Amino acid sequence: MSRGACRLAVVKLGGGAITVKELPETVDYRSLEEAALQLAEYRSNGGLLVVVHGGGSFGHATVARILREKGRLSPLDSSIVQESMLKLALIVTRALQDKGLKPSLHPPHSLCINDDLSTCNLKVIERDLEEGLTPVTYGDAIPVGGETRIVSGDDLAAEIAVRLKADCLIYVIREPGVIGASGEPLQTLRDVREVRVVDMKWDDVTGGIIRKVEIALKASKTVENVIITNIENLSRALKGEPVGTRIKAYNL
Ligand code: IP8
Repeated sequence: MSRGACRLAVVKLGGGAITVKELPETVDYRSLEEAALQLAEYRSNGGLLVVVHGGGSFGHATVARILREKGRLSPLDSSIVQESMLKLALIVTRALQDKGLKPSLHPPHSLCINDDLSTCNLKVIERDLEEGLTPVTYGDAIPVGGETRIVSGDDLAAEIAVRLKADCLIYVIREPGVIGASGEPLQTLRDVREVRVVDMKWDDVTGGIIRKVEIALKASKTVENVIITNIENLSRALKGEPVGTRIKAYNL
């Protein structure tokens, strides 16, 4: 049964879904354009939208390379990670523009004082929504107290959805949903122990699917519809159709 279309959706485009993970700083344009098309269709039907994207072969690969070379991230290293993420962010906003959306880009290192996301100024995101724009932000590097901290777009998407009282928080990944013990995508997920962890063949510096599910479970305590699915199902998820994995923490 359909739950009705989203009113305000925060959509996190996973870096793994819009970049080619094995190739440094390479965009999967086919997937990105498909996602942009579905987001534009949702907006043209009157839904409000915030887009957050991940690091994929841009941010994650850059952080992993610096860690391999130097063993740690100094505050100065945030500059190079930020540059890599900005390159991807501009490609994402261009793809959204091309499909008719009016994206307004907000780098987290300018929105947030540090990696405590309660310090992020979300007033500018609300302002954009009121003005008819589509605010866009992403996972980023923030210099904090003598080091660089990596803020995941997964956390940021949840923070925005909770604080702006979104009714939908949709995490877009490569797979149709979260894979459970049977090897098939789960329809509903209530506990992180239901997730089957598959070997990561690429650099992920922010915790992969387990961390994503933990964040999604926490957000599901206040956000009504928390869904993890792929680009092919994005439009249907935004329409409220039962696709992907619905995340619903037990203690509701
Ligand atoms: O892919 C990570 O964001 P995520 C951002 O959303 C960087 O976890 C800079 C690696």
